[in-house]
Amino acid sequence: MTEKSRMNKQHNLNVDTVIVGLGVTGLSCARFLGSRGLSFAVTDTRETPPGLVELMEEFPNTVISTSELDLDLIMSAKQCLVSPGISIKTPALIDAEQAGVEIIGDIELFARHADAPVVSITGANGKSTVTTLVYEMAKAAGLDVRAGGNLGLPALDLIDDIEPDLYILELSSFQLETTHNLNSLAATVLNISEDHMDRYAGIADYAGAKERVYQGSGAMIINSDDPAVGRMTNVNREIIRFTLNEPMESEFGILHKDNEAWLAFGDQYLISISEMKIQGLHNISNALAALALGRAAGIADEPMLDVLRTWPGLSHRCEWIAEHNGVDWYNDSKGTNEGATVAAINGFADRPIILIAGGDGKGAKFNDLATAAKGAVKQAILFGKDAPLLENKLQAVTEIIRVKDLAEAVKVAGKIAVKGDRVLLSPACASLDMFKNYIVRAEEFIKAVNEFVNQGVEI
Ligand code: UMA
Ligand code: ADP
Repeated sequence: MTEKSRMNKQHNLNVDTVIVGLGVTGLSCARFLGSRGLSFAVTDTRETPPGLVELMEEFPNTVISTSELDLDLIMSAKQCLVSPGISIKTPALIDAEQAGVEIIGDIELFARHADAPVVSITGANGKSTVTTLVYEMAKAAGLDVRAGGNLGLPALDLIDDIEPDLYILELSSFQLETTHNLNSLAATVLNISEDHMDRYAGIADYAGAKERVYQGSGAMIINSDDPAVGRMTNVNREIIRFTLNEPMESEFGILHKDNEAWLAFGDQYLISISEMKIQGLHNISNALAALALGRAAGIADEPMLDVLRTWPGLSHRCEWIAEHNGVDWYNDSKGTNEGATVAAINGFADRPIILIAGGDGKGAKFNDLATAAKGAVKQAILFGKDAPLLENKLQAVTEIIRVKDLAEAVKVAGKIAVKGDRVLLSPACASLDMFKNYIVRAEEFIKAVNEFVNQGVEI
């Protein structure tokens, strides 16, 4: 072990907890333990993990071991706090668990320390949208509410001396794998479709991790339209269902009157879809999920409906960017998996789509994407690591052009597009093969679109 990779090795390895992974989560774990006077060490496979400078400044005497996971360090602990980016199937962690080391994550630590009720949201897609919607709804109802988790702000950073009225957590399958005692007041799996197949043995394995959000005894919010979620139902628990079809008694769903679709609870009309600010079928499903979660958390209808009237949605999700010569350009850079891009295509199917897609497919097969693209996507412009795989799946259903990067994709799309078309960046892939994250990908896209639109203005 080099001196660089094993900093502070001269110190005793006399710690209860080893933090495995030093990203946003690892740093939040360090701060949480440190603020309570608890000792810890840190290991990360990266040579210079992102939180290293802050950690060394704030906890100068901490043992930090980088460049590979330090098995000696892990074996010396009672407990490992594993970051979501590290699989618990990593051999060092399997060995440690077999040797009696407890393997948990930051959400488990949160569950053990937070006292206020928690609303928990997972699913393949729509997590951030629904988490933020429920947060806005609780705020509109006058509650002291805090939201975080996979959304960005780590869950442990939400805890301070004064407990809020309510926590809202967005949880990933990775976080749920290491969570055992989260007793949410209300929880949901919004939907299941293939994602992260590079970390799971298959979709059942992935769904099994998501299902862990229902641990405990709180209300289960169930999407009746998704059979994989329907199978998770536990009849001994309080259940609130939502569906895009007509609801049964005490369910959320859609009713029609005067040629308009309305969100409804049983036979009660709540709000017409045209009054809602967020649009698209997938967002109607998200709104119903948020209403069901809010109801289970005791939030009154009126503030929740007010939020649906005014909340514009999050950036980078099917977001309109520009119109030029009758062509509309959309940024759906957060479409990081197949299900999200399928939802975007289905939502835009009334006009021809030029689809810009590609990146790291994370092991997806893209069969559902090909089905959705058929008849809806007139041209696919592909880039990034899994462009060959996408071309292979899409060439039977649409025209393909391969490009080297996003800037070229925008230029090519601009040349091809004719009045009435929509150009849609919805990559169906993670961005990490070419960009820092999906936000940077979105920013590059928007910049390229604005350049194209401004150059091409006809005076
Ligand atoms: N990594 C290593 N070696 C290590 C530790 C991590 O190479 O020893 C890599 C991971 O493989 C990953 C990256 O570093 O590629 C980041 O992993 P991390 O565990 O350090 O991540 P954090 O910075 O702690 O951020 C995590 C979530 N990231 C992941 O799950 C990969 C963030 O979700 C989340 O906002 C944050 O905790 C706070 O809870 C991001 C995400 O992409 C947005 N999530 C996935 C998704 O939404 O699909 C699950
Ligand atoms: P997540 O946090 O699960 O990634 P987001 O709300 O950030 O979810 O949305 C991510 C992507 O999924 C966007 O492309 C968005 O348009 C799409 N999306 C949002 N809600 C749904 C849904 N219910 N079903 C399918 N796709 C969705």
